[in-house]
Amino acid sequence: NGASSVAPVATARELFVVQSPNVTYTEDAIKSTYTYQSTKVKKAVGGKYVAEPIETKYDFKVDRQVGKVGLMLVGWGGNNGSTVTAGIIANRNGLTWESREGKKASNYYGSVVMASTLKLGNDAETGEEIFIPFHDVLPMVHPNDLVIGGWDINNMSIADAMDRAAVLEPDLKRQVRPFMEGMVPLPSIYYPDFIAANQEGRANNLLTGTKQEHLEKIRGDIRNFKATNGLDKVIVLWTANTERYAELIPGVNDTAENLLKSIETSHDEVSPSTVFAVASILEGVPFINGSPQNTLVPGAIQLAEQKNAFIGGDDFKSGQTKMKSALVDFLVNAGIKLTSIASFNFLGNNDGLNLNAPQQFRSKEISKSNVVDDMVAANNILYAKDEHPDHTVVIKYMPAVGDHKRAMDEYYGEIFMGGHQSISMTNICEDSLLASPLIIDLCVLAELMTRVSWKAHSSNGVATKDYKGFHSVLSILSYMLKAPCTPPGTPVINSLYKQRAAMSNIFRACVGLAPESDMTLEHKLF
Ligand code: NAI
Ligand code: DG6
Repeated sequence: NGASSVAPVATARELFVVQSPNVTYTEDAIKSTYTYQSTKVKKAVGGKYVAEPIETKYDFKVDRQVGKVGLMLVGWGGNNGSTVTAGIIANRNGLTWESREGKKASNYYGSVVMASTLKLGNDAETGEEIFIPFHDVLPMVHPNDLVIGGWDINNMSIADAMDRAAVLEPDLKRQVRPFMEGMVPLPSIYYPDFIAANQEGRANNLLTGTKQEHLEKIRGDIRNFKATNGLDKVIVLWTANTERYAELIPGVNDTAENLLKSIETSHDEVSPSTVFAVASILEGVPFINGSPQNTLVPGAIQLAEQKNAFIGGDDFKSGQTKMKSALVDFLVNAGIKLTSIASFNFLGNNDGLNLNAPQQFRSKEISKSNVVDDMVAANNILYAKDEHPDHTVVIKYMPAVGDHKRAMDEYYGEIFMGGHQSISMTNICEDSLLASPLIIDLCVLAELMTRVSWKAHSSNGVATKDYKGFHSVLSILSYMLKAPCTPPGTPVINSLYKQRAAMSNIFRACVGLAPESDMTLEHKLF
């Protein structure tokens, strides 16, 4: 089993064309030539900076044929897995349902791709701003067309898992249940040492054998899912329990070769999530890690580079951390010296139960804590080298509140002339209803990136003759992720504003449009 009912495949619509000598449309592709402007800075004698504008010309190509796409979730029977499945089925069928507040209708709120817009430009006659759905900037798969499947260590059908999650309204659950009763997760990999001991009772749908056999079985599952459903592409996404960190050991998981050898010998420090990542890489399908642990060990990253496969991670950025990556950007860029952040979380779902264990909590603490580092380091007026605000993250399991997570934050900082400012906020909502749209965005954008390629014109950039894909580590997905994984040796950007601008401006470049600079000179110079 492990597959959903087959969805109809719609052809991606295109809402606009670009009229420019730098852009051509063929039946199969959109091609653009784009001049990337950046600034090179050198320090001259005497300590003065010399800034030099640099231009690099790139060709971008986006394949227009989206094809039929499958999404395989690891942890399909969890709160996120069952909620995103029900949400897609509800949208696909245009469902409405009764709630105590009246009639509700399916939507994709919370998805950047499906529910946000970007500015295309200004109306030629009136000068008014013209916005288009983010989904229409390039040809993208529609989430309604995704075929969903996956694995879970628990054998419950996804319909029953949806009841267990206690997230959705009864009238909605009643309507989606018939579509979900036949969805049963494939057996999965369980190494008890990696998730909390309190999860043991769920583990009744397990693969037996060695780690090498697990790798081969998961690879076979991906191939089978693709063939059975007539798919052109599959995306694998980990939304299973948070694991403990795997120890990084030279000779074990430091290189691609060593990691493959460690799987062959069933080494203890290879986690289930890393086996899924390696299986996906070897099958050439994108793998995204939605949890905080270090699934993408150096050997896995190297393997992805060698195989030109795409990977992304780590940890969905849904509520508290999303606010943090917006608010800290605002405070530090407003010249306010943030001196402490205290973040408390209370939640009563299975994620909260698992995070009650110290090693699993530690993985989450790391991903929730690193999110301000680059913004603080960028302001050497407020912060001395290596100076950081105090930052505490607390997570407590509170069964009664279920999926309605309480996130409470206090931001404390110094303002003008020795004054202080405290900002307190509380964020209460169903955690899985924030995470599910992120799963959709990660899947849609990862698929898109499999169809985008580039080559450089000049030797200013890396001059290339043939088109090639972006780097294997898809840092373009950072907006949706708490601890963005970036190509080795490249900076991590946590500012939410910058992460969104990077996504939309790269997509604009692919159709030969300038970045959205927000200078609006047309409204200032006349
Ligand atoms: P959950 O506990 O409801 O679901 C996890 C599922 O994974 C369970 O059904 C469990 O049986 C299964 N599982 C555990 N190990 C597995 C394995 N090796 N193979 C296959 N299945 C396995 O958790 P939930 O709320 O769905 O969250 C999932 C993950 O997403 C957690 O790591 C959580 O920390 C992370 N996350 C959740 C966010 C949210 O807002 N809900 C936001 C950010 C991250
Ligand atoms: C407690 O914080 C549980 C976690 O799984 C979070 O709910 C999840 O990571 C979302 O965190 P955030 O900071 O993005 O709201």
